[in-house]
Amino acid sequence: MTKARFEPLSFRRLPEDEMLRRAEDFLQEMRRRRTVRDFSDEPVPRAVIERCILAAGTAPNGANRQPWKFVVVGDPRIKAEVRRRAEEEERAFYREKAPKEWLEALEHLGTDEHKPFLEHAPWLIVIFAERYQPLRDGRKAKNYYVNESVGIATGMLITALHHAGLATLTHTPSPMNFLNEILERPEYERPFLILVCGYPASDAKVPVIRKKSLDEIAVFVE
Ligand code: IYR
Repeated sequence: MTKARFEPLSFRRLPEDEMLRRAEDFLQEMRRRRTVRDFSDEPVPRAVIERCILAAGTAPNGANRQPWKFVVVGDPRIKAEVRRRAEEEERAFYREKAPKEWLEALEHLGTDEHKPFLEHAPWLIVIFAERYQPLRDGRKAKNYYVNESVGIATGMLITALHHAGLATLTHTPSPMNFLNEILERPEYERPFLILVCGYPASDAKVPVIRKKSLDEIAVFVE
């Protein structure tokens, strides 16, 4: 048993008017975030990605096990291999596996089996969820709330990258186990999603979509 240790919280209390201004500014900044599918091949400094991953690593998570691994791929040969394998899975999805209802739900986004962004974008951040932690004596330490934890960290990563001036795309070819093979990750790391990251192409277009209003997404019980 390890005894709990405590330290003073470093918390900045803000005046109400400043809180509201910051919340509003942040909303406007977040409204500019869009999922991008046309990327420029312009390089993005690794240092920016590193800071954003560290920000994601501050996410709240089960028992502070931090059950995530961010595998950042910049090597063009590995990116090409990821594209090849992902397009194989996506071809099967779009042509055979996907139920009609799912394809109809995707129609307005204009997605298909072609994933050139997996090669064009400078970085693919492949996020893995650690099912458990292997101990030195061969036993396995259980992780808790793995999906919730990795989902929160991923959201924070997307936010950090957007805030730093980059565009992202969440890509989830299914199944994704080929990523363990290509990236030589152990079996206890489960691919969670691929975050494609870079600058948008200068002529990038995004689908016309609407975000739900506050009334549609929130209920206040006061
Ligand atoms: N993984 C596929 C299909 C896809 C599924 C959902 I749900 C999306 O919001 C978008 C795409 C693809 O990447 O094309």
